Amino acid sequence: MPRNSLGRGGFLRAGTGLVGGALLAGSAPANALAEDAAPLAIPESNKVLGAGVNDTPYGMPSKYERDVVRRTVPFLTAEDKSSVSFTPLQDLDGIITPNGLCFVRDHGGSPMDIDPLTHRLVIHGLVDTPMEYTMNDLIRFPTESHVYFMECGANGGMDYKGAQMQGVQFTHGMIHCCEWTGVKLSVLMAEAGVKPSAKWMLAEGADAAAMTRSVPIEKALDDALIAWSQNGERLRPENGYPVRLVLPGWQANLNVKWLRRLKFGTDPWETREETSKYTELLPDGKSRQFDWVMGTKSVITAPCPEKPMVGKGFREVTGLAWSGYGSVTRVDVSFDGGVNWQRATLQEPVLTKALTRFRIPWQWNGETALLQSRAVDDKGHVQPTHEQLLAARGGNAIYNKNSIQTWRVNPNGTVDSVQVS
Ligand SMILES: Nc1nc2c(c(=O)[nH]1)N[C@H]1C(S)=C(S)[C@@H](COP(=O)(O)O)O[C@H]1N2
Ligand SMILES: [Mo]
Repeated sequence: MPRNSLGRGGFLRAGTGLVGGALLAGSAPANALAEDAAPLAIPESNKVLGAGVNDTPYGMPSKYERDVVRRTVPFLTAEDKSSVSFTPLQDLDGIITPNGLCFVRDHGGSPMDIDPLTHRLVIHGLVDTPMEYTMNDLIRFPTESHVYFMECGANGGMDYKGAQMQGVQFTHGMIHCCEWTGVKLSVLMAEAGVKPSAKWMLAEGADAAAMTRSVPIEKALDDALIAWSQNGERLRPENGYPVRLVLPGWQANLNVKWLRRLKFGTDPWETREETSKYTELLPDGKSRQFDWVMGTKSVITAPCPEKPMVGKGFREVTGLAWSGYGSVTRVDVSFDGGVNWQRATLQEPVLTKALTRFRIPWQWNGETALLQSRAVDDKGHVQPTHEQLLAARGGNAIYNKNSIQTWRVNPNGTVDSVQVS
């Protein structure tokens, strides 16, 4: 048995088994430490003083992480003021998306200069007392913090008709998961005295798009949050500073940023244009309107096209699962395109309407493999295959693509996005 082996247990030794595989007696792991090894020499960082604590009043990632950034797809939109950037899911661990890496979707650019001292949130329409809140008013209310995912309804839409995007950043990166802090909307609604006749709420943003969305009163009263913090600090300008609407588990487009107005009424009348835009025609001639809840979904984030295999043997397969209906109860992983399935381990915490991290060990034999993950939630929803989704939605669909993703691992270790039924 080699002494000082960093690869204790043989995890990193090509071809040996982690699960059920025995170490061959006397064979040193590839990364066993030699007596005269370079890592034993004193490194430069031991010899000189480092940076001062005040050099970076606001900390930044290591320069070696400079490629871990939001990215865009140039052909998607002609104008970056009305476009989307994608979260680098392939580079993230755990379930929280760092604020600087949260995808951004704007219809009229991100206003970068909304002064929290002059910004107002107005609540009016069918209420007893119309209200006008400053940010200082809002933060005096009892607050709550919750970890929720937020996914654009168009996430994955580019791949509806076939595997087009070669990377998990682009197939699944219109999603982030943050700890949001704010006041429950129901608290503000009680204060304004929303009338029983009110059935809908119009939410409007202070951006150039003046984006408005209609929200049914039930959701507003349920778990909607008026949030000013994201992962412990105030919202980033591009994610809605100083305040946004958070509708847990629902299409991100309803989560109005730079929120300035909530109007209560009897109909979603003011937003007819919006409702027709987000309506899809189904194969049976009916249409899907008001399709707000993001479906049960998962994806393997490593390996993936951006994170290829580095040789045969052990590789932990990991990914993310989520459901707009509640919490993820189970994720199964297939290595043969959905013929056989194995149950993955869910990493705590497993939270409602949040990303859930899953893991499963894998011994790769170096042959072509088709990796898939399939999520199940606590309401019994099972993530559909792509064939099932197409049968239900037809070929015109763009939104809410939650079908199973397939990564093909090639013998040379590269990984491609492919579609198998
Ligand atoms: N005011 C306003 N709110 C908005 C938008 C917008 O353009 N303006 N875009 C919506 C869409 S389509 C999405 S997907 C989410 C994206 O939120 P994020 O930029 O914080 O990721 O914001 C939603 N809220
Ligand atoms: Mo969106």
